[in-house]
Amino acid sequence: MLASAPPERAAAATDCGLTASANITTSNNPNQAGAVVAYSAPTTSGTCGTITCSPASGSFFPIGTTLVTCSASTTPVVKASFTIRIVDTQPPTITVPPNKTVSNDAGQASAAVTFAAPMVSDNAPGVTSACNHLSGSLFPLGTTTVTCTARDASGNTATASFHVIVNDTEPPVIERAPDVSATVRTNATGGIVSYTPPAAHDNSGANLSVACTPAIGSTFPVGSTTVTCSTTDPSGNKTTKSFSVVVTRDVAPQTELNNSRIKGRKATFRFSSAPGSHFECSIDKRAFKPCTSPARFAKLKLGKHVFLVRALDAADNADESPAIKRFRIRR
Ligand SMILES: [Ca+2]
Ligand SMILES: [Ca+2]
Repeated sequence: MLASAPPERAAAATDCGLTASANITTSNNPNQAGAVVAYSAPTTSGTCGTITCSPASGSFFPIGTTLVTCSASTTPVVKASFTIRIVDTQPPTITVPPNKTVSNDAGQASAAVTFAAPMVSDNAPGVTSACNHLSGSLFPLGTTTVTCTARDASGNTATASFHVIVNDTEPPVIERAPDVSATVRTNATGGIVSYTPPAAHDNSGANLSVACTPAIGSTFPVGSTTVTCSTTDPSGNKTTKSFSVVVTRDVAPQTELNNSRIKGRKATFRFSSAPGSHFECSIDKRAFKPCTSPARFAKLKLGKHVFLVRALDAADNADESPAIKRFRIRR
């Protein structure tokens, strides 16, 4: 009797067991878009023959995640994998243009200013930059800080700033100042003249005051006087403008005594002058008092009398040579 052969047990193709390294996360090498990473060989059990891993330990791994696969030289092949993740932790660099100083655009409280784009670099491609003001945009008078930010593909940022300085170099404008002709009452030094000071405006938009010399309400001599007005904008730009004040002595009205009538102890006087005049009368050297034509006097004493009448204009300029009438009341 033949002993039956023991059943052949299928030999296992391999008893190799591989346990790969744990996943690895690390930063980039300085100024590199990745890192050289050495990792441990997989641990083995059984017979695994030669083990090769790809990419090999000590390779350069790019930023991001790379799958490393280790294979035993068995049939069938036994494999084990893990990942190596390189994180870009290096921020980009940014260099902004130097501070820029310009004058305002004509008539404006601002200037359109262009500037070079910032220079950026990074250990990895994909860096972008942006500034909080655009080149070519309007910048107001004064100092504006432009801040630019570089951002790499991994979100690391760097910022740098520079100043745009817009100076107001435009002097203010004083509006046309018309000459003034004034006919006024005058004394020994002249007459008082008021005028409207000219308005001023400036590209800065500031409210400007205008100072004039001689000032409004000064006493101006008869003849022509130059009034000089000036104003200064907040940046110290000054403008002056002149006009003339011509003072003419106001001529008092002339008094006409048209008619005198003496009857008994009564006297009646009719007088006239330029339209708009009014009158003052004086009898027998007493003080002048307001009167109208006809002016009547009664109960005059016997003897000599003198009547004076003077016209005054609306400004109370009195005729310096009153009309006079000498008369006598007879018995
Ligand atoms: Ca970077
Ligand atoms: Ca100005």
